[in-house]
Amino acid sequence: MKVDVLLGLQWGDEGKGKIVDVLAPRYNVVARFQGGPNAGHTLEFDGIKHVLHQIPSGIFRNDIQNVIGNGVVLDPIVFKREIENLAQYNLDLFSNLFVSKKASLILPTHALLDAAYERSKGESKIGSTLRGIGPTYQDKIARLGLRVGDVLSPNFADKYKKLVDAHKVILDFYQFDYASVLPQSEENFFTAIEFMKQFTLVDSEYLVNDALKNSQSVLAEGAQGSLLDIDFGSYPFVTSSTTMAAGACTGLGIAPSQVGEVFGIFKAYCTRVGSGPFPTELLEETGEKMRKEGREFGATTGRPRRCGWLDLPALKYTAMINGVTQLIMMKVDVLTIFDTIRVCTHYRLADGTLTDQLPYDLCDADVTPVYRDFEGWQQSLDGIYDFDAIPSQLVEYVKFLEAELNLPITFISTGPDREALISRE
Ligand code: 2SA
Ligand code: MG
Repeated sequence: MKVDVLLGLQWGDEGKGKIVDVLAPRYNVVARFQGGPNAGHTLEFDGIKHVLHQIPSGIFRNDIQNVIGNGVVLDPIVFKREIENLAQYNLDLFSNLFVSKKASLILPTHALLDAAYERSKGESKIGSTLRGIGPTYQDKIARLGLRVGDVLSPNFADKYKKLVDAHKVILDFYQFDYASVLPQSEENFFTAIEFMKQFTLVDSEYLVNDALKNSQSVLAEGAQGSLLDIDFGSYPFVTSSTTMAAGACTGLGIAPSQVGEVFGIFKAYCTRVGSGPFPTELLEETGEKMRKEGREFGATTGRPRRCGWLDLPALKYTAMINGVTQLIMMKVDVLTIFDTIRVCTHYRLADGTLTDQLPYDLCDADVTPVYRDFEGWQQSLDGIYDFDAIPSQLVEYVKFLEAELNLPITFISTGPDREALISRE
């Protein structure tokens, strides 16, 4: 069996949570391979909305094993809160949730460092979710970090203190006051660590590879989006992990040859939270209308998301670096309100040339989007589950994107609910 990878092709919030939830019944294992509590995966069913941050989106199905892989940075306090929020659903969490011992631990000081670094950047801040993601990955790469497996060591408290002492030196350098908040956070942290120890802490690379050997299917669930990838995103306005398909290999311990389908999720338009370049951003009324209609507010921080038209050069790029095999288009219903729907097909560079490739540094590049306009459909998509029943204007939009990207769009989502989906498989 292979590992299928599901990931976002834009700046996050493409609707991955909903699709993992829809596809989950096909899999025996759902695994997160990167990111941490900066993610907010929203699932809606039975009229209830759920937001998951670190727990894989297969958790609502009791027959699925959910894995938090080694590539994840895990905040035990957020973990405890998430589990407590799930208590009401009668899930079998002790038997179907597994945490990699090699996942990195987010300490309370990591979040403070995040805030200190952001403050020091002033105007050029990244717009981090301030969940401690960057500093935790920094410690991992610097070979200083603590991992989930360390909580089982009798020396854990010493290891913790050593790292926190090092963090305090940096916080002092940035003149960041930690004394007033740290004692309470540390107390919560150690309570959460004890709580976490009740769960199955595993060498998840064995769990995943054994599952494959036993003909079980695995879905790797990406967080954030490809344009936030540490290498290929709009650096430095990115997150600190490998959000692309290759991250599933390093973040779970599977070989590239084990990767099967790569599902690339994109919204029928674009959004971004945080700072950084966004060529097709709509700053005026149209953007406001899109934000309102699409309910575009961060699922973790509640921040309003920046909105704009679909950016094909960016989408072609992320489809390429991920080796996407199938596209899934989300939130098409949001575009119903527009008479004209625009798609950026090229960028015009400062010297007048047209390109459909991303420049080296989107932050510095002077690019003007060149649009192609499509007639809107302006009719509700509610209750349509069949591609043959969708308005002809939407058919044209879909066919155009498929031809440009040279990939099939196999699902089209027409609303937040589990059921609001057109399948073309
Ligand atoms: P970080 O926190 O250091 O990883 O932030 C670095 C950049 O990555 C962006 N980022 C995100 N963008 C969209 N969605 C994310 N998750 C939450 C959600 C966001 C929220 O699903 O809604 O609730 O605000 C996410 N996580 C990180 C971030 O905005 C920075 O630009
Ligand atoms: Mg999200």
